[in-house]
Amino acid sequence: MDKEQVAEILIEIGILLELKGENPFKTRAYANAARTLETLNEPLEKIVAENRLGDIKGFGEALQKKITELVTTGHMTYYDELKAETPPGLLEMLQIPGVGPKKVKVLHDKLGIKTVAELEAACQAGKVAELAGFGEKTQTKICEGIAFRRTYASRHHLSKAIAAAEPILDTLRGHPDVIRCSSAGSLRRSKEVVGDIDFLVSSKKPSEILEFFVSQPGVINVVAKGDTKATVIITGGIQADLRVVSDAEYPFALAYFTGSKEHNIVMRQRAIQRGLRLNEYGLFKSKEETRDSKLLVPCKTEEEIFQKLDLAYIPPELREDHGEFIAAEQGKLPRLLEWTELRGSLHNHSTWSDGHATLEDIVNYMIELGCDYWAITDHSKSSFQAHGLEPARLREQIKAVKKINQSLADQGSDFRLLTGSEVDILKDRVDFDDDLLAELDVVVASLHAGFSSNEADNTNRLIRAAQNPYVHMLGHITGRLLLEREPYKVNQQAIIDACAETGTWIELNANPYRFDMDWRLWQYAKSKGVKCVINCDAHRNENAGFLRLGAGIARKGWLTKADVINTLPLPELMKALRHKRDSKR
Ligand code: DGT
Ligand code: CA
Ligand code: CA
Ligand code: ZN
Repeated sequence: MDKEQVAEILIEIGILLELKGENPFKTRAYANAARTLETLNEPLEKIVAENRLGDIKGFGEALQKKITELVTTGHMTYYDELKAETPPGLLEMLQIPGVGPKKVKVLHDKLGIKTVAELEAACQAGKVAELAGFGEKTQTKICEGIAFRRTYASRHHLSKAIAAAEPILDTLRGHPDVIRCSSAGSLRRSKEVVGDIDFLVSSKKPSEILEFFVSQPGVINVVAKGDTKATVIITGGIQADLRVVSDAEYPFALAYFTGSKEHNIVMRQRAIQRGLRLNEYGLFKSKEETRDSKLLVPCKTEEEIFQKLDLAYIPPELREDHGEFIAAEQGKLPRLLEWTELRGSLHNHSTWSDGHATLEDIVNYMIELGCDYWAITDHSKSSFQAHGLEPARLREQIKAVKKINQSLADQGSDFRLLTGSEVDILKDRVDFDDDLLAELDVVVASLHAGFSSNEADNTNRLIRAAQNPYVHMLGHITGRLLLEREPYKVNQQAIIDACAETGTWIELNANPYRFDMDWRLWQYAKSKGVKCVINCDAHRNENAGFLRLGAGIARKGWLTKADVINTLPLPELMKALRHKRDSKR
C-alpha cells in the first residue's frame, strides 16, 4: 500500500469518527496525519520497514501501530471495525451537496435515517426542516442535491460523452499555454458506456489552465478544484476530470489515465520484471515506488513507453487486458479498422416504415457524405408498430429504388441504393417467403418480439434464421439497449458457430444504445471466420454518424478492414451478397 492509499483511509477514519460524534481533536488528528503523509518524499514502505514512523511530527504511538499494520498486512483492524459499525448509507449521504458528517449524525440520531432514500422521504414529509439547525432552506437544498445526484451520478452512453467532451477538448487545444492535450479513460478506449470523462493537459501553467477549464460555458458545476486537478459537471450531467501535468510527465500520465485498470496492472508488472517502476509520473530505474526525476527513463510518447517494455504500440481501444500483451510482444497486433474505410450501411430505415427520411433525401445526404451505397431495409409486416411492409408494398419499394438507381446511373453517379428488408424472425421462420427475399439485395434478420425466457428457444430461432440461404446477416443479436434494457437470453457463442457454418454475417449495430454484438465477442467470431457488418440502423440521416462510433467499437473487438463487409467497394459487395445464395444452389 502506498502513502496515497493510506492517507485516504486515514481521512475516512476521521469522517467515520465524526459520524460517531467523537471529539473534534481526535477526528482532526487523522486528517492532519493524512496531509503529512502526502508530503513525505520517500516511500512509506521504507519508513515503516526501518521503524522511523515515530520521527514524523504528530505521529503518536497508536497511529504508528495502525499505519504499520496497514502497510505490512494491507488491513487495519481499527478501520475495519469502525466501518462495520457504520451504516453504509451514512457515508453515501455525505456525497449530497451541503450534507456533512455533523448533519448526518443529527439525521441519524433524531430521525433514525440510515439511507439516502430514507432521507429523501423525510425531506418530502417535511420532517428535516423541523430539526434544530436545518430549516426549510436546508431541506429544499438536500432534496435538490439528491435529485441532482440521481441524474448525474450515473453512467452515460459513449455518444453523449463524446458530444460533451469534444468541444471542451477543442477549446483546451486552442489555449496558448496548453502544450499537449487528450481525452483519457474509458472515453479514449471507446468503451460502450462511460462513467466520467477524463481530460489530460500538459502545461507550465496548471493553475491558469484549471481556471480556464472550470470557467468554460459547458461547465455547470465545479465539484472540486485543486492545484493540478479539477472535477466538474458538464452539459448533459456528465462528470469530467481534468489533470494538468508537466510535458515530461505527459506520456506517462496519458498511459496511466487511459487505463484500463486491468491493463495498467500488467504494464506495471512488466516494468517490475525489468527492474523498473512505472506509475503516472514516469518510468523509473528503481525497485521501489518513486517519482525522483533523476531516476527517470525518459519517454517522449506512449509509443516509447511500450517500446521500453518490449511491446509494440497498443491502441487505446485494445487496452483491456484482452490478449493485447501477447500480441504486442509478438508483433501480432492487427492493423485496426479506420472508420473512413466504411463505404455505407446495410441496415437502415426510410419513411416507408418507421424512418424519418424519404428515399430521395437519403440518396442526396449519403452522396454528400461520400458513401458508395446505402441499403434500405425497412421492417417486415409482423412489425406492425413500426409500420412493417406487406409483400406488395415491399415490391413497390423495390421498383422505387430501381427507378432512383436508374436516374443515378443516367446522371453518371456511381452511388447506389440497395433494396432490402429487416425481416422479423418469427417463432419458426422469418416473416417473408424465400421468393420475395430472393428479389432483395440485402436481407437482415432480427428478433424484435416474443422473446422467450428460455435461452435455448431464442438461440434456436436465431440459428434457424442463419440457416436460411437468403438471410445475409443477423441484426442486433441480443436486443439490448444500453443503460435501459437488458439483453434477451441468448447463447451468443452458439449463434456465432451457426453463422460460421452457414456463411452468415453478424451485425455490429452502431446505434450507441445497442453496440450489439458486444465488442467482447468479436475476437471469437473472427477466429471462426465470421464477418462483421457495421450498420447504422439509421432512422434519420444524421444517424449516418453512427458509423464512426461503430468503428470505435469494432476496433475494440480487434477488427480490421478485411473483417468488415461494408468496407468493400460496390462491385465486390454485390459479389459477396450473392455468395451465400449461390453456394446453396
Ligand atoms: P469509467 O470512468 O468508469 O468509465 O472508467 P475509466 O477507465 O475512465 O476509469 P476512471 O475514470 O476511474 O480512471 C481513469 C483511468 O485511471 C483508469 O482507466 C485507470 C487509471 N486508474 C484510476 N484509478 C486507478 C487505480 O487505482 N489503479 C490503477 N492501476 N489505475 C487506476
Ligand atoms: Ca473515466
Ligand atoms: Ca475519472
Ligand atoms: Zn432496424
